[in-house]
Amino acid sequence: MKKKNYPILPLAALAFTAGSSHAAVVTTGVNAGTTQLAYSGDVSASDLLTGLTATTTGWNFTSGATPANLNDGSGGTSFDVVGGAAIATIVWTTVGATAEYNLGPGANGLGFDITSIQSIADWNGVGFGNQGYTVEVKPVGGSYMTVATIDYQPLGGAGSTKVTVTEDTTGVVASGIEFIKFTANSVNGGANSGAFTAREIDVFGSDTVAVPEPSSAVLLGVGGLALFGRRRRK
Ligand SMILES: [Ca+2]
Ligand SMILES: [Ca+2]
Repeated sequence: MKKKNYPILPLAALAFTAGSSHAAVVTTGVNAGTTQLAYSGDVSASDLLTGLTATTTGWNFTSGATPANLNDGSGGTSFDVVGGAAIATIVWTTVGATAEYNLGPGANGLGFDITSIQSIADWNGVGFGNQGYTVEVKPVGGSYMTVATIDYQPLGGAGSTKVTVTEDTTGVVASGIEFIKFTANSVNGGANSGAFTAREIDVFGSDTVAVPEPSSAVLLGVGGLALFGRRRRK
């Protein structure tokens, strides 16, 4: 009779371990052959970056390209336009170019839970539609940390790519976030030693909500284990 509670506490401890050890940020890429603007319909005009103005460094502004097109809610137009006017609807990276967005403190002063990030790139040739960039986030009152490094390069010529960053356990890529920063990396077939042409980066999420301190649950578990240990020794 004195052993009837034995299995319960070890099972609870296992649950804690599993929940914390398997969480992972997942990067998924898709491409659409040679079709420009294949993912234009997926661009969001209501994500967390909508209406924000980025702090930027290093972008290529030739022919009207601008990093403001990263979050203008539009996929832009095809390059099959006389005179190449479509360049003004794209974002033209340089290797090392940065765009930093201040999301603000959110409705609860706790920042934002980021649930997914989506980036779309394309061009009519030479692999400019490949994608390579790093995502960093800064929590309210915290420091920048890298959450994902994108290296999706399926194209050897014209085409479109879409990359999605998610999290496979909690569904939250990062919590309590106030700033998010993107840094362009080099891609194969890119212009000027590795630049590519992006159409949009969407960041999805919601205001971070305060939750009961997990430490109280952990303390309960530790106390229970201590009690279990003492009982076992008797
Ligand atoms: Ca855009
Ligand atoms: Ca957008």
